[in-house]
Amino acid sequence: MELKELKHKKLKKWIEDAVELMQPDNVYVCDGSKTEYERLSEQMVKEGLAIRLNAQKRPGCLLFRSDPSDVARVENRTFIASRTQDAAGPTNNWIDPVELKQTMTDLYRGCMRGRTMYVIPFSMGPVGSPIAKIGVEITDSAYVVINMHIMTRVGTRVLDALGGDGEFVPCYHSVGKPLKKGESDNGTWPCAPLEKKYISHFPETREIWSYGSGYGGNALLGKKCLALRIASVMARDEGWLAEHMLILKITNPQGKAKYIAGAFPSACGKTNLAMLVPTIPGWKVETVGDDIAWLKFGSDGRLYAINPEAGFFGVAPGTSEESNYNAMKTIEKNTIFTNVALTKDMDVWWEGIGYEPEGTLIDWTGKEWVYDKNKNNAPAAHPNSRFTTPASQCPSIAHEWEDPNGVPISAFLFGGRRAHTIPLVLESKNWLHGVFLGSIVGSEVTAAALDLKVGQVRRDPFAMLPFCGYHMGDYFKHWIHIARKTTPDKLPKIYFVNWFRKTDDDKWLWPGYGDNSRVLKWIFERCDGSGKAVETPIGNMPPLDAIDRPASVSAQDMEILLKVDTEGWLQEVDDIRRNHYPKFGDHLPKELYELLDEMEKGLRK
Ligand code: GTP
Ligand code: SPV
Ligand code: MN
Repeated sequence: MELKELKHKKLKKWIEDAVELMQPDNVYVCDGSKTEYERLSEQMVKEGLAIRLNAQKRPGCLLFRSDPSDVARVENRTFIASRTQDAAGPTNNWIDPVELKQTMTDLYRGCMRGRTMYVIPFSMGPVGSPIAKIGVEITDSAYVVINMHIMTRVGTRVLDALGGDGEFVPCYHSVGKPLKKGESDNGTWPCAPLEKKYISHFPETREIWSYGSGYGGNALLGKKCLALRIASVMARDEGWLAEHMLILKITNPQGKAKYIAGAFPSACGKTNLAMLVPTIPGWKVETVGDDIAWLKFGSDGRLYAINPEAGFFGVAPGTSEESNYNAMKTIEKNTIFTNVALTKDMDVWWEGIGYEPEGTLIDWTGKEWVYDKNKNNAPAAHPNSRFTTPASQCPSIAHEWEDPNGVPISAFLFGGRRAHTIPLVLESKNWLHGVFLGSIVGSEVTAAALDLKVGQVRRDPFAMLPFCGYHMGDYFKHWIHIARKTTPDKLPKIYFVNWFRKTDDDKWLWPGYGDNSRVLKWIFERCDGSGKAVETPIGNMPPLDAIDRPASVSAQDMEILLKVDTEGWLQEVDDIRRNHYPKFGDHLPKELYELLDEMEKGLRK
């Protein structure tokens, strides 16, 4: 479609201003069609930016290798530019919005020279549904366009829903690498150096400005930027929740179904849990979403969740037929792979795919790579390599995954990667105690963010540390207050889980993956009023016989997994008291300090 055909005056003007500033060679409004996807794919293959994979083994699949500086989100280049620094809070990087816009306007000036400006109208949530939010992303990256095609609903149907004066979140994106006359990318991934990357959010005016990165959460602006950072602010103002959560449906052998939503930090198991194949007979798990949940109260007083996305941007390493069968089936076709390894026969490979590679591979940096199981060579696939794949292709997708009314949530899970202390599962005493547990989540840092030290434990409250668009202390308050919209019996129960306990010699204590269904079963039973629990100073826990123990776990290990590690918890309390809660100053709800005191008292008894 041509710019002049646009009916929406404000949108047209916004694009025209951007064209004047960014000076692209062409402007193209995306229609969201299959033909458009194919054309852009072919163009990138021709330019040497994409590799078409084996048409028999992986029909419709592409491989991209990004620049080594552009393989993950960059948290220290991500900004919440609210009018005051206090509104952004202690956990966000802040720059004054006027100053930041000035800096970025200078960067945007002429940034699309030699390139095409793509205009992507997209909908988070089913097009036209009352809960959906529309965004329009302007980008100079065809890679972003085809990824947005999969991850969101894109194109003319969105413009139709927007009509002549509908509301949209304007999103600027540029890879920040203008081309000189006659210059081309020459097969290399375009991006700007780290210190010029900006992933910026203006919460009061609901705008997103991204510059310098083409990767995932930095560039697919519907995902972390709109559906979490901006939406969290909308949710606070409008009385709902925008969360970094998977949504799953679990059905017991009698055919009774419940829905569970779970917040784990990046690369801590959401996709895997959402697609889990239970190892306990008769139980079934289906997928509603794997990364983001928007939750609103229904007229019956229960919280309903929708998945605003249309695809999965999943971590490749560790994904195998054994660990995540449904993901492996989903990515058999029409999938974009980024930074995985390439085999001789033009297929993909990564660490933990479940089989040894044959012969020489090309690793994610484009170099030859020979597998040697005795040698600790650098990984062939980047630890944060990803697949972008349509949710509709997932064999475990729940039939109601696009229901605009959402699904009623029975339980929330919070968790992270913790080698010690945190038990396999813990139930909160009530909603407020659940909010307390969410506020103290800690997790080992993963490769999903570029600029952090992998392995170090950091507090990541509600798995929202990198994604909350306002003061985290006020976010805790919002979670406490939202309970007042209904009665306690209608609220989801809240659980702490940890699949990542390790032995002293660094082995997993818990097999994880499909066996996590054993924990889900207990949670299901608790929500159903039948599961057993014992009260402890940290919360309610299953007695040893309440969880079906996998054959691979000894009775002794099960005891470790389900015991209250008093010493470890006292250290947690100490760290929270000294290093975590004080950060939030007087924004921290005092109820949370009281619960910390209460927990400490209980542990010292
Ligand atoms: P984001 O997309 O970054 O938000 O990540 P995610 O939370 O969806 O994480 P994902 O499910 O992709 O898992 C990340 C990594 O953790 C993968 O390498 C998985 O194989 C591994 N993993 C997932 N679940 C488990 C588990 O139960 N046990 C163990 N040991 N590893 C797991
Ligand atoms: C995450 O880091 O939590 C992701 C991947 O889901 S990205 O979209 O790159 O943020
Ligand atoms: Mn995520």
